[in-house]
Amino acid sequence: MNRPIFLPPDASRARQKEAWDARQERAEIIKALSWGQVSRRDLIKWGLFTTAGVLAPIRGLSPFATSAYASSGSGNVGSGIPTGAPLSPLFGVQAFTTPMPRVDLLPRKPYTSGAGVMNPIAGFLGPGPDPQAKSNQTAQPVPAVLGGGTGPIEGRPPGDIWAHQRFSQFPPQVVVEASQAQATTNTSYNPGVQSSLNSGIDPTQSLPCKFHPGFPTQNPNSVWTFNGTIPPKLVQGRYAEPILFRHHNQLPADGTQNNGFGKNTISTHEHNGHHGAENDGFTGAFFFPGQFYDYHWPIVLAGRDTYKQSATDAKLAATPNGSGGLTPIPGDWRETMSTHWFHDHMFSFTSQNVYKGNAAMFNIYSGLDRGNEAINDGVNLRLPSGTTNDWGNLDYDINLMLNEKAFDQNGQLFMDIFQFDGFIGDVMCVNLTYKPYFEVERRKYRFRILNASVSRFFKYGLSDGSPMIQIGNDGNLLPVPVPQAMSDEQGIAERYDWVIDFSRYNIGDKVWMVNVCEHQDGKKPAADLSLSDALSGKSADPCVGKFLEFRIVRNPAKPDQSQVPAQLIPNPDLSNIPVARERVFEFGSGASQDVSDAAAFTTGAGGQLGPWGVKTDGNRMLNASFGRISAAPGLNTREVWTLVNGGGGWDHPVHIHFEEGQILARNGSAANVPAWEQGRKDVYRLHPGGSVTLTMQFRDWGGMYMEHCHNTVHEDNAMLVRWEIDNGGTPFLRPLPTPIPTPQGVGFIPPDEIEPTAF
Ligand SMILES: [Cu+2]
Repeated sequence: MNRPIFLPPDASRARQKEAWDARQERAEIIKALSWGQVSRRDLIKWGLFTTAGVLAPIRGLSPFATSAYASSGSGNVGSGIPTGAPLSPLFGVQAFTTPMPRVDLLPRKPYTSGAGVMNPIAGFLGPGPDPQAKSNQTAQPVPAVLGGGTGPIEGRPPGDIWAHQRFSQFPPQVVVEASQAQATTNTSYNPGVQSSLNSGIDPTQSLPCKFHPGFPTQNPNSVWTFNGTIPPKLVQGRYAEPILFRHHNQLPADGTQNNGFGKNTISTHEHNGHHGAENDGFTGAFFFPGQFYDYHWPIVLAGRDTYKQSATDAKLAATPNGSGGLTPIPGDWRETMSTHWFHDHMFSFTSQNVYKGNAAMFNIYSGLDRGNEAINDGVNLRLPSGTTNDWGNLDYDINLMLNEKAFDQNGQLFMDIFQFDGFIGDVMCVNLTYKPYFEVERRKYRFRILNASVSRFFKYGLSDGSPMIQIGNDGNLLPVPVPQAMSDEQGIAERYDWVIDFSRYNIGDKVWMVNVCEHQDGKKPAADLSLSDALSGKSADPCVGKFLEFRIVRNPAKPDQSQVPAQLIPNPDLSNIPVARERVFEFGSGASQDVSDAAAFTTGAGGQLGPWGVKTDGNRMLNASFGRISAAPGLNTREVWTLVNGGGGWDHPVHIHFEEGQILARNGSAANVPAWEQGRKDVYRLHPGGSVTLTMQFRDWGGMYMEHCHNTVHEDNAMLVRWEIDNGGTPFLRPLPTPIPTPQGVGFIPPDEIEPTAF
C-alpha cells in the first residue's frame, strides 16, 4: 500500500496550501492540549478523535483524509489519495553543506561535601545551596500565573521517602548543573576536542539556535533545550564518582508561552541509571519553573551490595583513577555500562518535551571502557577514543543523536499530530543539525548512536555496503563484537555503539550513512528498503537515504592504537540465582481507566485516556495512572518478565527502568534472539504480534519506577505502568504513597489502586 504521509515536493500549490491549512488545524489541537484547555476525552466527545485515538477523517485533521486536489503530484495520480502532510521548508539549503557539531560538554565541577556553597558557573547561575539528602524546602515566591504564594526552591518531593538513598555513603564528588531554558545563542560551546577533530568548527564562535546555518534562528519558545542551546549536551562520568546533577527549570512560568507545544513542568530520567527512584525522573515527580531538582547519580555497578567478587572479578571491576591506574570497586564487572542518555519524563507530555529539546547524552567510563585507547593494563578494552586524558577522551569517540524534526512555514520547530499512533518529522538531523558532514581521519572511530526520535525507527548502513562493527547495545557493551553492513531497526531510545574503520578509504573519499527504514506514519516501520532503493531517492519518506556524510580528510597524526577485542563484556552468570516470580505485560489498545488518577490533579490535561494501555498478568488492559502500582518485585530478587505485543500492527519499543535485563527469548525461542541483542538491554522492541521474555534483578536501590513504550506518543497516551521495588519495610512504606506536585509544594496520596498480582 502506497500511503505516503508527506506530500511530494512537486505537489500543486493548491494541494500544498490545503495541507498547510490542515497542519494548522492539527496544531491547534496540540496547543489546546498543551495549554490544558482540552483533554483527549473532550476531543473524543466532540468527534475529533475516535476512541481508538485516530483523528476523524475530515480534511483539516487527518492527513490520511481524502484530498480535494487529488490530481497533482508525482506518483499520486487518482482519487482517494490522502491530504498528506506538507514538507517542511528547507530555505534552499542543500544536504551536507554544514559540519556536524560534536555534542557540547556540560561542565563538571569538583565538589566536596560540606565545603560550603557551590561555586557559580561563569556567566550563568549564581551560587546555589549545597546539595542535601532531603529535598530543600526553603520557601520562595511563586509567580501569580502558577498560583502565587510561596513554594519550595527544590521540586523534589519532601521527606524521607524521596531523600537521596545512601547519600552519606555516596557523597557527590562532581556537580553538573544545567537549566531547561528557552532557545538562545550558545556562547560557551565545548566539544571537548580541538577544532580539527570537530570538522573545523571554531569553538569560540557563538552558535545561534539553528538546525542549519541556512535555516532561521529558533524563537525562544520554539525550542527548549538544556541551557537553551544546541548542539545537544553530553555529561561524562565514571564509576564510583557520584554526580549531583542539579537541573533548573527556567522555562516560562506561563504555560501558554510554548509556541504551541511543550509543557513547562519537567522530570529528568537518566536512562537507564541504576539509581534510587528519587533520581529516576519518575513521571509524577515533576517540578515547576523557578525550581530546581537535585538528581543524585552514584554510578555503582549493579549488584554492588550482594555480588561476591572472585580474585579475577576484583581485577575487572574498577574505575579509572585519573593517573593511569585503576581503583577497585564493588559489584559485578559484567554489569558495567557505557552509553546512556537523559531526557524528560513528564507525565502525558514526554513526547512534546523531548521533541522540543529535552534530551542529552551521558557517557560512563570504567576500567574496561575507559575512553583511553593506549593504556594497556590487561583490563582496558582499548576501544577507539584517544590518548591525551587518563579517561574520557572524545577524539575518536563520537556521540550521534539522531532525530527528525518538522518546521512551520517560518522555519520554527513544529509538532504535528497525525493520530495517537505517533509522530514523524521530515527533516533528518544529527546532533540537531540537518544532514551534516563530519570529517574523519583514516583510522577507527567509535560512534555512540542514540535514536532520540518521538516515534521513528532507523535502520542504517554505509553507502558502499561495507561493514560496521556493533560493539554495544543500549547501555552495555556486547559479549562479542558483531560486524554488520546494516543495523537492525533501531527503536526509539535504543543506543547502538559501532566501530567504523576509515583506514580502508583514501584521503578525499566520501562515504555516507544511509537510512533505509521507511515510515508512512508513526505506527511502525513501513518497509526496510534495499540500500540501492534507499539511495535512489524514490522513497516518499524524506528521511530515507543519506543523512550523514563522512569526509576522509587525512591520516591520523598518531598511530591508531585502538582495538576491537574479540571478547567485550560477557553477561552475568545467573545460573545460581533463583527466579522469584514471572510476570506478563501485554502492550495494547482499547484500555480503560478505572481510578481517579493522580495526574488529573496536577497536569490540567484531564488525565490519560488511551487509546493505549498495558495489561499486567492477565488482569485488565488499563490506561496509565501513576497512582496505580502494577508490579512490586522484592529487593534482591530475580524475575522473568514476558512483554507481549497485544496486536494491531504496531511496533512498541518497551523500556524497563532501573536494571539491565537479558533477553531469554523472542516469540518463545532463544534461537530468535539475534547476536546483537545477546548482551544486556533496557529497551525491548516488541514487533507486531511478537513477545520478548527477559530476566532482570532488583538490587541496591528502592522506590517507584516505570515501564512503558518508548514511542513517546504511545507512552503519553497511556502505555505506561508504575512498578516499585518492595523491601518489605523501612525506609520504604509498602506500598509507597504517590507524590502530587504543585508549585506550592508536593503532597502525597495513597496509591489509587494496586493490581491484584503486584505484590
Ligand atoms: Cu508503543
